[in-house]
Amino acid sequence: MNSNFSQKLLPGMVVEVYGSFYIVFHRSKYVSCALRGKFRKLLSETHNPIAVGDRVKFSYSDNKNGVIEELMPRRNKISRPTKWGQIKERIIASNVDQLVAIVSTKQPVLKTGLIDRIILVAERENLKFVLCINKIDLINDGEINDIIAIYRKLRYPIVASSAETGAGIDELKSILKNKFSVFVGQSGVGKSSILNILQPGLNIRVREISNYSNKGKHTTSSVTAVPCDFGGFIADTPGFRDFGLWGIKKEEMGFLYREFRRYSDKCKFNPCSHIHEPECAVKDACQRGAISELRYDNYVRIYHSYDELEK
Ligand SMILES: Nc1nc2c(ncn2[C@@H]2O[C@H](COP(=O)(O)OP(=O)(O)OP(=O)(O)O)[C@@H](O)[C@H]2O)c(=O)[nH]1
Ligand SMILES: [Mg+2]
Ligand SMILES: [Zn+2]
Repeated sequence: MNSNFSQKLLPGMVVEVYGSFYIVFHRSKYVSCALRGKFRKLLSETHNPIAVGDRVKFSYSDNKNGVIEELMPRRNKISRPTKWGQIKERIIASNVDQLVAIVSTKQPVLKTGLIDRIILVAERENLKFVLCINKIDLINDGEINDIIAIYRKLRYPIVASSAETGAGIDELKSILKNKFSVFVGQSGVGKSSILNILQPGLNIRVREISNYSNKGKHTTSSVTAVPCDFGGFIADTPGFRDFGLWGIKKEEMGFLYREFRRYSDKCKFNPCSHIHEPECAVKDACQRGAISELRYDNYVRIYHSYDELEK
């Protein structure tokens, strides 16, 4: 044992996982750490026992490398199954303050179903949810006003942005300041492009424009949290084709739709799925226009997607 490197335990935050190594951020320095063997027993349940955002205690083994010795309790985590139907959990990030769903107006086309899936995860984990609609340079003014109105009514913060023109970027910055935010969304919507503008100098690889049609190919391949000069951390993630609802039961969904809550105890049946039951206050509210039809339709679609899984 080199006497310069005492066994002193130091606190840090995991900002990247690559293979079996973990990059820990400690006092503005990056330390590449291995894991103590005791964490290996967690591998049977989770794909990665330590995730980006985890608070750990580590010790230096030389002046750049270290060993993670302890994992602090997690405030929350966002996960997804490694594949549909598989039981091993993949933790995307932990100790998250807010989940930022990034969608694009076009290329790829805006899918509100994905927004609603991400909201379910945010509500379930008690995370703030932020919607960022990017690539507004590709549409005419007002074209997405209907969608903005739906989510604004639910009191979720919304930013309309363009990594091309810089529109909305300052507004986004003020929402992200001093928080740990995780960017999620389909591949190609501009997550990395936005992060490159928010924190100049990162030079995160973004897709060549000409490669837009190259679907299924993700430009970002791992989750990385970057410290921002304006305060806080942002995690860039690879685009997920389906944002898995790890751990959310379909019976829970109705409680996680915040606009259902004030109606659901007036339903005739309890529990009520708000789909096929008669005298359902949620369905009535939707028919009256008090609940957005689009949100409700997505609810039904997501609910039935569980049946697909169970088949
Ligand atoms: N017109 C326009 N193009 C944009 C905008 N933001 C990003 N792009 C382009 O969209 C493409 C995809 O951007 P990325 O930042 O790589 O997307 P991503 O979400 O990080 O994708 P993955 O890493 O695959 O998940 C690139 O060619 C960007 O130049 C925007 O606001 N407007
Ligand atoms: Mg990317
Ligand atoms: Zn009901």
